[in-house]
Amino acid sequence: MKCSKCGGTAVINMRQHRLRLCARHFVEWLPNMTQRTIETYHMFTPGERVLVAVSGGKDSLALWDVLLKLGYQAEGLYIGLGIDEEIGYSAKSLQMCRTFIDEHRPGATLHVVDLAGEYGRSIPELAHSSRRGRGKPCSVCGLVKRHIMNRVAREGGFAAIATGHNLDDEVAVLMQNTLHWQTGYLARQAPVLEEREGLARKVKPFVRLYERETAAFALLQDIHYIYDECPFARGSTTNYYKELLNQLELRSPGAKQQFYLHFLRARNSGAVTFTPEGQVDLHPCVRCGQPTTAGDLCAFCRLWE
Ligand code: Q46
Ligand code: ZN
Ligand code: ZN
Repeated sequence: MKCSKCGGTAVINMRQHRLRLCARHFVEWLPNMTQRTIETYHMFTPGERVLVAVSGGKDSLALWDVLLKLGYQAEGLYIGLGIDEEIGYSAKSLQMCRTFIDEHRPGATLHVVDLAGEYGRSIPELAHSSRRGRGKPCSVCGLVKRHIMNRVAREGGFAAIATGHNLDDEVAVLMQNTLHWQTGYLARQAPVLEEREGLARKVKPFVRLYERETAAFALLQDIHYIYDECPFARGSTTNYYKELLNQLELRSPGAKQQFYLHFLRARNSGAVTFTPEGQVDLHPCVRCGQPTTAGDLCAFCRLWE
């Protein structure tokens, strides 16, 4: 297999782009692709500060690396969720973020928020104690992460929060939302969620990249990351949809990319319209000041009641 650019030995074949690249051309191509995505969707500019949510996994560390390489003012945010589950998941993942800085980006700024240290309870404890979390740590965890990311972004004056979601993640969510005709979610699923009333802008610069591409990039750049998945992700429906979509991709290369891009095109051109949840009344939570649609207290503050 030969590199489409130089004829050298290709290390990756991206059939959806009809492109095979050698290691040197691939590690050049991926940041360029990311840059194009940032510009196409008007994610942020070099003059703006970006907060990258890092988990110690390949996508978020590769994203932080690429944004710094591209010259963006990117700082990391690690949220210590206190998930141990006999594999020391959270401790290991923080260690990976620190190792990344030491090995690749000395001088990079990492903000660390330890949930149990700052708020008194870890995710497993919260999942146990709150009504919302019974048997569903991910539901509590998603809420907690959104709240803390937003808080740190607002307090630190960041223009946007960047997450490492790749195309596989987005397509799995799209499939899930489509199968259930979750029109409210379909109306909002996008590479950029604009800032509104106390909620920071959210962007996904890796949204055009397949997971195998971010993994190959991390490997070729010698980025060490945590291989273990969060123990609570095992057997999740998202993983199941990813497997199904990979089978589809094998039979029909480019299927994942087409599904996602055609969805965005159809919706953004108005060819199909989904009704958003309606005009929701957002008002500040009396305790933390973050916007909420509920009563006086936002869902995050209610968790600790
Ligand atoms: S970290 Fe949190 Fe994920 Fe673990 S508990 Fe679920 S949501 S699976 S991305
Ligand atoms: Zn080449
Ligand atoms: Zn609140």
